[in-house]
Amino acid sequence: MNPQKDSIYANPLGEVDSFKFDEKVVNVFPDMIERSVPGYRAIINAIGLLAEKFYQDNTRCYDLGCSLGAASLSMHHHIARPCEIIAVDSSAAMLNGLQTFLRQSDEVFNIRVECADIRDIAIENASVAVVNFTLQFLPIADRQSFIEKVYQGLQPGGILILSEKLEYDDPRQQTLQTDLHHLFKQSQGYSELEISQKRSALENVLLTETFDQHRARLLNAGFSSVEIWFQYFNFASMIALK
Ligand code: GEK
Repeated sequence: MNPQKDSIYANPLGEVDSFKFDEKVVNVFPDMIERSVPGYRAIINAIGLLAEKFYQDNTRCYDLGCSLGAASLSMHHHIARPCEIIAVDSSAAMLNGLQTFLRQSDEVFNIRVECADIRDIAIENASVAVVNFTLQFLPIADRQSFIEKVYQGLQPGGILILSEKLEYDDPRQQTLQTDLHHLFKQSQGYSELEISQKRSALENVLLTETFDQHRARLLNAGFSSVEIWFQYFNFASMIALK
């Protein structure tokens, strides 16, 4: 797969369909996510560092909603000893992209790829769980039971790294952060049309919550400590400790 420049929303579309992680998106995904999610690269690098610190021998790392496996690859490169990384995504197109990359690489990866809905899989014997910009795509009603399953699947001392686009209770802050993200996308070369058509495509697909809502859910599930370790405008990454 040759990563291409994202121009999916560059031309006027009469009707903007709901966003889907299909083949068209897969081909441009690395470019799309880097130019759309402020701090994405820094978060991916830090996931590797956190995995290195929290990985316990003979346990597993889970990358839930792995897309093309950027977080799995970062964990693989930082945990410089045998480990089992399970990369899960429900998009067959994404996983084809990841599998093609793994097959074509000269390196041997201990990444097991699973095409499944993260709500349906078993999570067992984990020391590191990564949910990097994926929870936001689950219906809100399904989030508590999913987070509880992650908590139950973690070993004592385990970590969940949860990254999300955030929403704000204060309308002024909500407007400001939305505008700042808009400016970020402009600075990355996206046009007004691209930004607005993408926003329409994500409506009712990407459902944001406040940090307080995430924190309350994580504590409710049993995590003993929840903090934001990184934030760039309305994109944040949290660590939840078991
Ligand atoms: C990264 N973590 O590069 N079950 C499994 N996968 C799902 C589900 C579900 N129910 N819903 C959505 N997905 C990655 C980036 S992208 C974020 C994650 C973004 C998958 C979906 O197919 C897509 O691959 C991923 O979650 C979200 O670190 O595009 O904004």
